[in-house]
Amino acid sequence: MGDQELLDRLKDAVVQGDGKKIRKLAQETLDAGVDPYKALTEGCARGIEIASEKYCRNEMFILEIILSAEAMYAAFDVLKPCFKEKAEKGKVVLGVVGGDVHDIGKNVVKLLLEAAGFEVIDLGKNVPLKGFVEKIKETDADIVGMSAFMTVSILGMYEVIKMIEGEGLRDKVKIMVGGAPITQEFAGQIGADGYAKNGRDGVKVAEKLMMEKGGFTS
Ligand code: B12
Repeated sequence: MGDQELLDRLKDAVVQGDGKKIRKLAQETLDAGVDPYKALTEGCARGIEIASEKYCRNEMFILEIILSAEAMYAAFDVLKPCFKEKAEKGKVVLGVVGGDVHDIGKNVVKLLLEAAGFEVIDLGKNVPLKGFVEKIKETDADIVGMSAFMTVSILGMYEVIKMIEGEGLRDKVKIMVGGAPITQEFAGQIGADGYAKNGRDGVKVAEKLMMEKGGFTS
């Protein structure tokens, strides 16, 4: 079976929320020599994006998306040990802003950042806004990544940025934002340094921000 066929099977298993089959499929994909990062991005992450798009077209129920996410996490378990990158590209504090419990997208971003060699301090979901600032101080983070999926919660990102400025940390930490309702324009308006529409681009943005900080080259 070719690489593309294996990746498609992984992607379809995520869309179908087939948690039973997916571990075996993920292992078969690795055994066939497919690049594990491709399995993550073009198999698993693509699968959950398709599930989300289907929900928007009323072709899937919410419970089915939850099953898709569970299947994706099961595949992550199998793929994760393949990423031996040292966490030396930079330190990222990542979380879903307060009032918002949508953490599937954030979890994808986390894994892709880790696979690319970033250390990720995961604050989880529904994070109190000051929690971001406290963690930045405590860990001396290079980047803070905020995720939001509801229009009511996206303003929390702006409040966090104001708090970062108020604490005199703005020159020390780069800020990136993402989530379904976020746009490049909104990111610019609130004063974030970077935005990405998906986890793959999120890694590129994080690398670019580290270069701007002078902390990562290549
Ligand atoms: C799954 C889901 C849920 C699940 C969440 C489970 C979980 N653990 O996450 C549950 C059932 C709990 C839920 C609850 C609710 N939900 Co809901 N939910 C969704 C749904 C269908 C999918 C979201 C998702 O996870 N997609 C999968 C990921 C992978 O999507 P993605 O965008 O491709 O992710 C990428 C990017 O966003 C980016 N990214 C994400 N974060 C970050 C961060 C950084 C730094 C970067 C760089 C990039 C980045 O990278 C990701 C990976 O590639 C969306 C619809 C939609 N299409 O978005 C509604 C949706 C977000 N929900 C909605 C609503 C209203 C609710 C509820 C209020 C419903 C209710 N009445 O109770 C509650 C809110 C609870 C709360 N307080 O948060 C609305 C929000 C409307 C709005 N604009 O405000 C949506 C849009 C549905 C709709 N059309 O009405 N929901």
